[in-house]
Amino acid sequence: MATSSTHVRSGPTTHTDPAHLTTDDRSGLLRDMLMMRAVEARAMNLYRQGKVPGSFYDGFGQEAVSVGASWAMAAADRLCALHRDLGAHLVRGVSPATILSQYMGREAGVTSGRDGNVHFGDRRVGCVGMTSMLPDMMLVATGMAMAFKLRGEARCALTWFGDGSTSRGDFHEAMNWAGVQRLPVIFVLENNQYAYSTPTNLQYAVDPVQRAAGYGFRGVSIDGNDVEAVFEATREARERAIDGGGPTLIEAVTMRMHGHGAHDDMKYVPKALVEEWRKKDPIDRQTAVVSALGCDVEALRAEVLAELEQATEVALAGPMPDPRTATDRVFAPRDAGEILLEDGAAPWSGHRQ
Ligand SMILES: Cc1ncc(C[n+]2csc(CCOP(=O)(O)OP(=O)(O)O)c2C)c(N)n1
Repeated sequence: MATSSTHVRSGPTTHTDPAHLTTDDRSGLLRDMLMMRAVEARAMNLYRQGKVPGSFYDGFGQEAVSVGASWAMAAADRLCALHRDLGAHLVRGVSPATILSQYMGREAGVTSGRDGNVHFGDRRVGCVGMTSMLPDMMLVATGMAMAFKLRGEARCALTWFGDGSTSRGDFHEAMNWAGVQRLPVIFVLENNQYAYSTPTNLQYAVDPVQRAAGYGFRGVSIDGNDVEAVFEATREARERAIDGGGPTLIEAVTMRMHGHGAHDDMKYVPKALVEEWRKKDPIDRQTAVVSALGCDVEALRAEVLAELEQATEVALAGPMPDPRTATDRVFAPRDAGEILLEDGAAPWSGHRQ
């Protein structure tokens, strides 16, 4: 398979307005990406030791997409993260120990061992747990945005989805309704070149970002390995959404650097393509940015690794769920009333001010 047949583009260079990000924000973006990579690398080791049931799915090389977009969202906004978007959970305030517990099916995980390792969302931080049918979360995000509009609330919903999702009917239904109603929703297409083993040239004949125009709203294609570009595109999209300007489709162009899951050796991906993208690693790039600003990246890395070690110890020491409670908390109790989503963390200094 020739590299050129996969529609690989690195995306246009986006010039971030530095006025929106302080130096602390910029190193915070790097910290969250470092933590995402560290947690997923540790989880992969735990999977190989037989401690993570099922398979394991990671977002190695795609950290900028979930971290950059989440940073631009306010605490009252709602996020629907998918299987490569661990960064969203971290930015919203879910601890690495809770996430490792989730992966290992422990009681202290977000679903207390009730669901597969990446199908989770902590509603206490405004994250909606993903359903496995792709891309149904586009419809969920659109529905939440509809509620915000009907209630007159200045809030926004965001969901990520992959290039494979663009071939599904739900993609079109969500985009159509969001366009017709001019809803405050952001669709982040994480274009990582492959849907399992299907390359993008077998997925669509038209660049999917162009489809936004077909539904009457703005679509932009950005470099998905530039965390500040992802932040800036999302910040702009959110501002427009809150101002009543309707949805935005952001295509973040990136590359899936690992197999679809831990069980997949991705022999179907040309090695040269992976090597080409390794040079565009989002963490290396943000490391260069914050080092030039005088930040001590080695200290940051050490801090992240120390937190990860502690989190691993806590997660490994935690109990498995009691089998007698297996059917508890699977369905909401009838008398629970309205199940409210609470607000998450919004670390960007623009929201703190
Ligand atoms: C409707 C549906 N079909 C198939 C699957 C199984 N499946 C899970 S992830 C995946 C690949 C999706 O590719 P893409 O949307 O490009 O996201 P990526 O995994 O590359 O991030 C598939 C086929 C599913 N979850 N839902």
